Formats: sequence, C-alpha cells, structure tokens
Amino acid sequence: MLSSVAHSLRLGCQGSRRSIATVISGNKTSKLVRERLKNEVEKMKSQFSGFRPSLVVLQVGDRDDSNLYISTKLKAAAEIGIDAKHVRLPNTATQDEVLRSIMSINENLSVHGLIVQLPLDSVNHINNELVTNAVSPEKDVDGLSCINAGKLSRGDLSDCFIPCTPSGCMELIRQTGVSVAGKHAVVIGRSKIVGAPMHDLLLWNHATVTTCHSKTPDLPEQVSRADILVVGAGRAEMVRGEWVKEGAVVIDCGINHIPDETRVSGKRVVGDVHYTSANQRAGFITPVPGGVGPMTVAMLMENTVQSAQRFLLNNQSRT
Ligand code: NAP
Ligand code: L37
Repeated sequence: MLSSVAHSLRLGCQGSRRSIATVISGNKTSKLVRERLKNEVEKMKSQFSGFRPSLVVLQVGDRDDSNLYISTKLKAAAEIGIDAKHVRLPNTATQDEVLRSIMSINENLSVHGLIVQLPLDSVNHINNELVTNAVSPEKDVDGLSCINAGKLSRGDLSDCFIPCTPSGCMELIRQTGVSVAGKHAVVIGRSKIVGAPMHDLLLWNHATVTTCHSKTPDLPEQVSRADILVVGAGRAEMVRGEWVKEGAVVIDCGINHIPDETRVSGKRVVGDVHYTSANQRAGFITPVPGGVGPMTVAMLMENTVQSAQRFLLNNQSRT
C-alpha cells in the first residue's frame, strides 16, 4: 500500500507519466575528454621536443560502417595532436599477410597504439582471436588481447588497456553522479568488445553484476532489477521502457539502422533500447546517436595518449 502511494506520488497527481529522464550527452562528454587530451599532448610536445603520440588503425577490406568510424577516429586524433595513420589491406589479404602487417607495426618504436578495426571484411578465413592477440599488449589500445582482457577480468585495472566502448560507458555513468559501488548492474551482451569487459569494469567498480545473453530466459525480469543497465545486443529497440526500473541509469551501446521513409537516406540509427518509452522510466539515459558512439572514439584517444605516456616513462628510466 505504502509503496503504491509512493508510486502514485512519483507519477504526479494526474496519475500521468513520470517526468522524463536526464539525457547523458556523449557528444558533450567526449568533447571534454578530447579537450583535456589536447592539453596533455601539447604539454608532452613541449616537454619532449616535438614528441607526439601515434596511432595506427589497421583495416581489412572496405565496410561502409568501418570507413565512417575510422574517419571519425582519424579526425579526433588530428584535432588532439595525435599522429594517426590508416593502414588498409584489401579484402583479399590472407591471415598471414594481416599477421605480418601487425608484427611490423609492433616493431615500429614510433607507434604507441595499434587497433585492428573489427569486424574484418575478408574473402579469406581469418581467425579474429589470432589477429587481436598478435597486437603487442603494450600497443593494444583496444584492450582486446588476452593479456589486457585477463588483467581486466582479474581487476588489475590500472595495469591494462580497457576496451574503448565499456570505458566510455563508465565515463558516462560517472557523469550522472550515481555511484556504482553496491548497485545492481545488468549488462545485456557478452561480446569481447562490449559486454564482457563491461561486466568486468562494473564488477571491479563494486557493483553486483548480472550479464545476460541470447540464452537468458525472461530478459524483462532481469532488466527490471537493474539500477544500472548497459545494453550491447545489436537488436534495434529491444529493451522496452516498461522493463526498466524507475530512476535507473540506462546506457545504450546499440547502433542499428532501421528503415525510415521520412529520411532522404531511407533509414535512421536507433539503439538497442526503445528510447521514447525508456525515457519515461529511467533517471538517466544515453541517446543514440550522440551517446556511447562518440565516447568510444574519445576513449581510444585516451588509451593512445596513456600508451605514449607509458612509453616515455619507460624510455626515460632506461637512460
Ligand atoms: P555481438 O558481438 O553481436 O554481441 C551481441 C551480444 O548480445 C551477444 O552476447 C548476444 O548473445 C547478445 N544478444 C543478442 N541478442 C540477444 C537477445 N535477444 N537477448 C539477450 N542478449 C542478446 O555485438 P557487439 O559487437 O557486442 O555489439 C553490440 C551492439 O553494440 C551493436 O549494436 C553494435 O553496433 C554496438 N556497438 C557500438 C559501439 C559504439 O561505439 N557505440 C561499439 C561497438 C559495438 P550470445 O553471446 O548468446 O550470442
Ligand atoms: N575501438 N571500436 C574499436 N575497435 C573496433 O574494432 N569495431 C571497433 C570499434 N567500434 C567502433 O569504432 N564503433 C563506433 C561506433 C559508433 C561511432 C564510432 C565508433 C560513432 O561515432 N557513432 C556516432 C554516429 C552513429 C551513426 O550515425 O552511424 C554516434 O553518435 O553514435
């Protein structure tokens, strides 16, 4: 009875919908991160006579979405003062050729960060695991090698590179002022790039974490328990507002293109969360676009600057 009074008070006198959630802007937060990094790079440049952090983005093939994300990354790097190179191999490249290319970048002392943009677009069979593990852990700014992923899963957070998307999600959660410790967090998805590292990050920030996947029965029930919900399933608008706990923090990693005849392009981008209904229940919510996407780019820049700083530290102590 009491809880139903509290509930109707929250709903307001008319019993109408709850006020809408606070939107957490990835565009604004990523801009702040990029400005901070630009200052750090300027300091490095003046302290170490023209030294610049450097990043290589290796692409196999020619996927439209990868082309777009890579050009966003190159533009962000240029603005910050990171020297970024795009190395593109044709979709006919063999696994050996891809591995050889990675090895040669590993050996190049002037490169501090190397990512292989996934998914690979190749006519040949290429083992993703072999490729992500070939990147030297010291340059693995995507945090996808076993060494970095293993450290993260054990809670050695200060000693590894954290994958960019989950790292960006944590930054957005921090923006809300809601503390993670002691909260119940639910992650939908268990991929190596989003769900699994997100689980680890939340866990080691002291949340109690439930990770859901395609075999999880009763997803709405799991979602309804989340104080913090992070979704990376790749299913357009799958999470409905009615599932969401009132006041929850909702972070939507999904990037899905759905048909929209009102647009010139004939399509539009939506997340994995049904935004308009979730907006009525959540306390905080990220939009798509303009949420997690720009943060993924900003955190890649952050990892690259961190890698260059570690390089300088190691080289100084050797001299
Ligand atoms: P993925 O490798 O396809 O993984 C999807 C995960 O979601 C899997 O673990 C899968 O479960 C789970 N899943 C799929 N359908 C489900 C369902 N109906 N119920 C519960 N779980 C379900 O995808 P990903 O690379 O992690 O990407 C996920 C989404 O994030 C995509 O929309 C992608 O475009 C987006 N993304 C965004 C960014 C960004 O910067 N914003 C970066 C990377 C990815 P199983 O393991 O059982 O198959
Ligand atoms: N680091 N990121 C890294 N490594 C990889 O292997 N695949 C992959 C990866 N993913 C990635 O780059 N994702 C990504 C997704 C979205 C954006 C950038 C990077 C982005 O900028 N999204 C915008 C625009 C979305 C759109 O219109 O399509 C956004 O506002 O969400």
